[in-house]
Amino acid sequence: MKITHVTTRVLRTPADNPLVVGLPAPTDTREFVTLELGTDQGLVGLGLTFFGGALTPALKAAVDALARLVVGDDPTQVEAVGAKLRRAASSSGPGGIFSLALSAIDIACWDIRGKAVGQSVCALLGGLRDRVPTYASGALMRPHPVDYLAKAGPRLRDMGFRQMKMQCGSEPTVAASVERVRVVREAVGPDVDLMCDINQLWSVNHAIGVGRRIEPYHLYWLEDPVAHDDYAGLARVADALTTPIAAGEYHYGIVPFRHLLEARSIDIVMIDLLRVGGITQWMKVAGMAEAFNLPVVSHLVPEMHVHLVAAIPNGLTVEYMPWTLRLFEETPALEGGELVVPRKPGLGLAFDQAALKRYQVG
Ligand code: SMN
Ligand code: MG
Repeated sequence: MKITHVTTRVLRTPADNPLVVGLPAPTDTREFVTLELGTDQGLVGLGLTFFGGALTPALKAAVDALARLVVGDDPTQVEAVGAKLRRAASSSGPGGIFSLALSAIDIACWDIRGKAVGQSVCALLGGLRDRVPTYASGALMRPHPVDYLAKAGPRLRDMGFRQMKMQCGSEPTVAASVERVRVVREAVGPDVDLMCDINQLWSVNHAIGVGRRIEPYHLYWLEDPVAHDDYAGLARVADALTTPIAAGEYHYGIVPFRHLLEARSIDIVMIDLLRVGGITQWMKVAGMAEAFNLPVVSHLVPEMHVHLVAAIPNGLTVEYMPWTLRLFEETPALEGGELVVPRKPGLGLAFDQAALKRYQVG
């Protein structure tokens, strides 16, 4: 089989979150780059990437340029495709736009692989389970006041979520941070798995200080308490607290995960499909984590990550951040706090033509 054509688009959607209720609609937007890789057998693979911000046109250009280099190549040979693109891109990787663009292509190649043999990507990768736990994300965010969180948390539970993540970290005092976690824990009750994301806002000492004071609220994990590349600092936080520390979403490529794991920086390995370099690289990090007896969780794009977390023995939960769901005709069903893995070939996704029309830029 050969790749014969490439279509990329920039889509701009409102920066909303359908899990958020009772707040004014946001005025800002998010941009995504979509990829369709066509083949001489009539199969089309879908890919997606983002995080370009103001550089989204450059990200689209990078996806276009790299994808055109593999026209004529076999999309099922994902390592050959990756090797060619790494060579061609010279030293512009592994971080930043190169990895984000490579991911879109690798994802599309896996979609084609699944479609070619009539199996889901999950089945191709090992097919351990047909459903996985998922947690509500993006609804209990840092700008939202604590009384909003106290109302929104129980609503997420009523929607069927058994796990949910809040953000914290920009409060003016330690007491306010502790109070924020206490209020949400009391609002959602003891049976909900509650995570808290700090997005690197704290110093190591602050993280240990606040972390000790929120231990009575039994967080399922504390995420990115300090700078993502402070491997030793994260290890000090992880060592000081009984709350599991999760991190990994900010890292590009696979090598930084070796450092996180060797330094015992984290208890839960979060892998971002787009920054790590696609499905091929995501699976390598999951294997590394397994060798360290650590669970893996996903970051964003739940409709793709469901295949990966379900396929591996150490998959813990899928982040249900619903940013990209509206781009597809159909997305994995949510049932009883779990996501059902699509059985259709490949990723089981098709771009919604009306959404492409509505959100396409240029
Ligand atoms: C996050 C990161 C980037 C974009 C949105 C949300 C957050 C998460 O860190 O873990 O979801
Ligand atoms: Mg995070």
